[in-house]
Amino acid sequence: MEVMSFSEKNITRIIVREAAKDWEKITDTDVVVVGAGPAGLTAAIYLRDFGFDVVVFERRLSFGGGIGGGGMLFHKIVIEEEARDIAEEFGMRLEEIESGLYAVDTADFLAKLSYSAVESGAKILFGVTVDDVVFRPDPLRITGVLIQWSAVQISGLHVDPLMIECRAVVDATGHDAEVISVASRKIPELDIFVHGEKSAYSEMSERLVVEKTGRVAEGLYAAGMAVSAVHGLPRMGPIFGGMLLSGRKVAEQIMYDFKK
Ligand code: 48F
Repeated sequence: MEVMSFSEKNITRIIVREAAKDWEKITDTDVVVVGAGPAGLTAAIYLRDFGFDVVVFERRLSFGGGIGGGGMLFHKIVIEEEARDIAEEFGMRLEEIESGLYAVDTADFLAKLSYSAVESGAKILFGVTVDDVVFRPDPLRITGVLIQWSAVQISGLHVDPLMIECRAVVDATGHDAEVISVASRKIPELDIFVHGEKSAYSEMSERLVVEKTGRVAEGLYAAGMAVSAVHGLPRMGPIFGGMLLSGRKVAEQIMYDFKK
């Protein structure tokens, strides 16, 4: 048997060199998706299908956002008929319980969606928080994001972030619509008002969250629960079809905008 020979420095060099290669490419990409929850991952998959280079920045060290918690930690999620094709395309195991309502295990949903996102070729980076946007006037538009290691942010150390350029930013950060909120606060001329979500009305919210998904400013898009926050829509709880449909719709909108 051949004896392997390497030292610790080889491990370090591989990590630093290979990561640096990726980071150099990432500085200028087609689409930045913020958040690796259900909406962000779905958006990334369809954007890749349409041929865009995609980077997903996720604050935590794991995929999935609100998926893993299911409903109050019960390990099931509900999907409605309208999103069945997307869930099946990703290989999820759905069980029809009532007409048009399907149950899926959180682990199945999470694993299949994450696998599909990785396989799509989207670059997914954990432990990175987007804390601001880059803009240009005339015409007023968003042209990138500012990023920081989540660990640095949590530490409270004063460290300047790095900047990434892109053609479109998708805010898929969930209930707080963090990216759009910061843009609306710091660039008032964008004229974006973040309403904050309303109390629950699941059926209406599942429909409206998809209907309102799309561009909020030139170069800036909302998907998933961020849409509810921006437009003041009701919450829907642990039914996830709207998140998948919203992710697909934002990708279609970007595709449409960039073909013009
Ligand atoms: O919260 P999250 O799952 O948002 P979503 O994709 O789906 C919402 C559902 O999970 C559920 C629901 C649907 O029925 O009500 O809540 O709209 O995923 C958002 C992800 O974004 C990350 C966060 O850690 C989470 O994984 N995130 C949030 N802010 C930032 C961020 C940020 N500034 N930078 C990077 N990642």
